[in-house]
Amino acid sequence: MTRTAGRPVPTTSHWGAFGVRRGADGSVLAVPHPADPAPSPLLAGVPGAQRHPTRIRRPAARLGWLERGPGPTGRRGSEPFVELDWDEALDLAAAELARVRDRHGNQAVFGGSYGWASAGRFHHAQSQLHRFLSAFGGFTGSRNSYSLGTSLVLLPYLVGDADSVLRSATSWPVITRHTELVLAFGGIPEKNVYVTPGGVTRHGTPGHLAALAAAGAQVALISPLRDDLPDGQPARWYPIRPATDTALMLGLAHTLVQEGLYDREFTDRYCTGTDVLLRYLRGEADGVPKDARWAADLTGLPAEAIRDLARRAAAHRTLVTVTWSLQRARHGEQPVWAGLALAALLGQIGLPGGGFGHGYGSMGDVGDTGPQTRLPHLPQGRNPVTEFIPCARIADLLLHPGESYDYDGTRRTYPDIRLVHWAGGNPFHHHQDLGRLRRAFGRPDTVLVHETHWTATARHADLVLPATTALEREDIGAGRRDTHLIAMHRAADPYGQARDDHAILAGLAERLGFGQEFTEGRDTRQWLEHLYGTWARESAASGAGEPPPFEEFWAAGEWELPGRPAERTLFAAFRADPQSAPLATPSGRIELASARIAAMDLPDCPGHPAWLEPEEWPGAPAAARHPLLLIANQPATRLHSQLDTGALSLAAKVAGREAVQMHPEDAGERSISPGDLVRIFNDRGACLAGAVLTDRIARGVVRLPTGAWFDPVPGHEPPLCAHGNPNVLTADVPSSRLSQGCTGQHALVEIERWSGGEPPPVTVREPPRFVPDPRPGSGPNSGSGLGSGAAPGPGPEPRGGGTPPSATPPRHEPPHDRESTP
Ligand SMILES: Nc1nc2c(c(=O)[nH]1)N[C@H]1C(S)=C(S)[C@@H](COP(=O)(O)OP(=O)(O)OC[C@H]3O[C@@H](n4cnc5c(=O)[nH]c(N)nc54)[C@H](O)[C@@H]3O)O[C@H]1N2
Ligand SMILES: Nc1nc2c(c(=O)[nH]1)N[C@H]1C(S)=C(S)[C@@H](COP(=O)(O)OP(=O)(O)OC[C@H]3O[C@@H](n4cnc5c(=O)[nH]c(N)nc54)[C@H](O)[C@@H]3O)O[C@H]1N2
Ligand SMILES: [Mo]
Repeated sequence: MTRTAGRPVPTTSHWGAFGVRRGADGSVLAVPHPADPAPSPLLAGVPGAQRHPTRIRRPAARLGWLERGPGPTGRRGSEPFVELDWDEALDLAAAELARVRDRHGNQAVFGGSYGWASAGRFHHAQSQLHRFLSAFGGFTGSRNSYSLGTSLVLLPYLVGDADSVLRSATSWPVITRHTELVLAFGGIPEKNVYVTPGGVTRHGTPGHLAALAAAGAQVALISPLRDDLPDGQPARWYPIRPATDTALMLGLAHTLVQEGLYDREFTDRYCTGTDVLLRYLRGEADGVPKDARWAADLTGLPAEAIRDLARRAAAHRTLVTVTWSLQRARHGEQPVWAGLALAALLGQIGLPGGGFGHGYGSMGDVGDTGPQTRLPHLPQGRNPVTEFIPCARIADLLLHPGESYDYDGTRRTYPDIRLVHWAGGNPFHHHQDLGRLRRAFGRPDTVLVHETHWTATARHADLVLPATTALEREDIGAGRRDTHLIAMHRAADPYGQARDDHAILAGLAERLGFGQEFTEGRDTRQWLEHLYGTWARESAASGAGEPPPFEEFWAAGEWELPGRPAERTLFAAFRADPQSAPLATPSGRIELASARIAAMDLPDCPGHPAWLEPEEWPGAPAAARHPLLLIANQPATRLHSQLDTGALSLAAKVAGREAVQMHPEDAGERSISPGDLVRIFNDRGACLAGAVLTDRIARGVVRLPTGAWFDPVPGHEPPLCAHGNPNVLTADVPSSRLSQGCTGQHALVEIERWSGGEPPPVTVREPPRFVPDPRPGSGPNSGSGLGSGAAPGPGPEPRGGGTPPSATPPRHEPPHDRESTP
């Protein structure tokens, strides 16, 4: 590779493009990209995570799976591993894939593999896996995301498609020039805007936030957390009771209507269903007017403050924006729909700086001015299996084969999954109610995981295949609105025996007889040249610019994409001419009420925005026993579970655990002092955390961000996590029967000072336990353990035969049934 001496090695990541300097000892240092005005603080987490003892150095199999073959078992996550050599590991994996396919059909393989993995257009783990599994004959997949599972289903009913709102959001410079008042539901948290899927070279949003402050725009920070808006922004903090935003929006809407401040001309011309909404606001059917006083009771905000905010909104150029977190909750459709309705009543949709936004402060590319460029992409083939789940239904899928459920106006049935193949995601990070997920992961015959690190998911697998990190391979990377395409050079040697996901899958494909179809005979560099070349030709043909030849691009380390920054105003064309630019809804207009949703007759998603009491909110009966509302939001110190072993994340731990923020008065009532080790609990589980007291959080609310590696203390059911993972506490329930989205943002909990004596240690920063290969005739090469070495194996599996997996073992279990029998 050609590289100017001294120049850092170019690469990119979900937290931005950066350069890598390499120490003589193989260590890495992440240095900001010179063009980046606001590099991510997460760069500080890269070195420690890259070379951490939890890296997986060799393929490994769970002892019980190796000894007794595939089958449901309650032991995933609690048994030691046996290290294997690559040939054997790939032989075993290929044989098991073939067995499941031949005996149960391709739909018995779950390959949804949700997760963020790493940046890079070629090595993107999920794309590689989908390409592989499609060529294998297909797989049960998953749809949507944990990020936006509710809005992606809802928005098409309201405005015709989700993309317009999410990808064509009004650009930041338009906002900083025109907006006078921002109603920021969920705030605009700066911590989140450094992240953009696939990468970003110039982080724009921190600068836009500074410009917004400089322009003097007023922000109504509607959030239980004061930190959801940078200090320095002219703002008033409305410390709303969590989960009640819909009530506030309805109360604001009612005030607009009652005081004659709503824009009837706008709703007449651009909306349908206004009458349905107004009848609901007036309480015509349920006898409850949704006025400011009603909203005050639910939200904990003064009625006069609500009326005043409505009047200010009507008097100014006002942007109503809703963070994605609000739809990641029970009835998550409602705050999105009510927020859109509020913006419609204000009549400013389609005007510069007014109207509706979704996700400012959720992701770095929302409102970014970067050109939306086509990027090189790996063809994933066609999956002949049509089975899929909405991604957050993973535990239901594994626990309830054959059961049916509602989704997006259809009725679907869960297929019977026998093999789970995951690459580039961490369900034991991202899913809710991890105790239940553990039971669900006990159901399949085999769990196959590619991972870079010994994450909780790797520890719950049967066969673990070590993957390289993005720094250890060559790739091409950029995000959706990036300004640069980055030539990701190899910046570090692969850890141990780690292989690229592509190489792992090529090895499996070869064993399964479709190696040529999968690789098309190309090595990695040839793939990069091929993907780049195809993209460059298409770019040139479409007039989008003439990328340089691959060698030139590669040697330069990057290419600045030619598209010019563009400013947009959401729904401007529709506003200008609703006849010639109608929305793709049945009415062609914004649907403030949807006849299609109403016709589904769903108890948890009616045909218009409505206040629906969630099972877990501060006013719920369940709050009698668990009175604190936990916010499990995105972490400031890492990307989900990634970089949790890096310096930035570790420095923020308290009492050796994840920090939980709580109000001093809530702490005082519980005799909790700053720095105390605490136990957070409800009926689903418990975790330890270190207390941080702050009055920048609403009373009755506690915050424990996601991403501390799940560290279940053996012998605890429901689980006790020693490290502070909030998903032991969250409920595995869908947003609604319309969208089946993730609801991980909220849960009711109680907290007490830890009083159980010597607390269980955090163990996840070490690799799991390894034992020597117990099989007759196996060489001494196994069990060379990084961990505590040869420990006695556990007793026999509860069920299962003695047949090795490579020999198509019979299935000894009764068919999957209820979730009580993992
Ligand atoms: N309670 C609660 N839970 C939530 C949320 C919430 O708000 N509250 N938010 C949800 C949201 S929005 C999201 S997007 C999800 C995120 O959930 P995930 O995307 O599953 O989280 P990550 O930690 O990014 O997991 C990516 C995994 O891929 C691995 N990896 C990285 N690079 C590679 C590679 O090249 N190859 C392979 N094989 N593996 C690789 C990493 O080690 C890591 O374990 O979490 C969700 N969970
Ligand atoms: N540093 C960092 N940045 C990230 C990520 C990360 O892991 N780390 N993940 C990225 C991903 S994948 C995604 S999808 C986005 C997610 O973007 P979001 O889902 O918007 O992010 P969150 O931080 O979960 O939530 C935003 C804020 O909503 C507030 N909130 C929670 N509940 C309520 C409520 O009931 N009412 C009101 N008014 N406010 C509430 C919380 O205080 C929280 O800080 O973030 C992205 N950015
Ligand atoms: Mo996300």
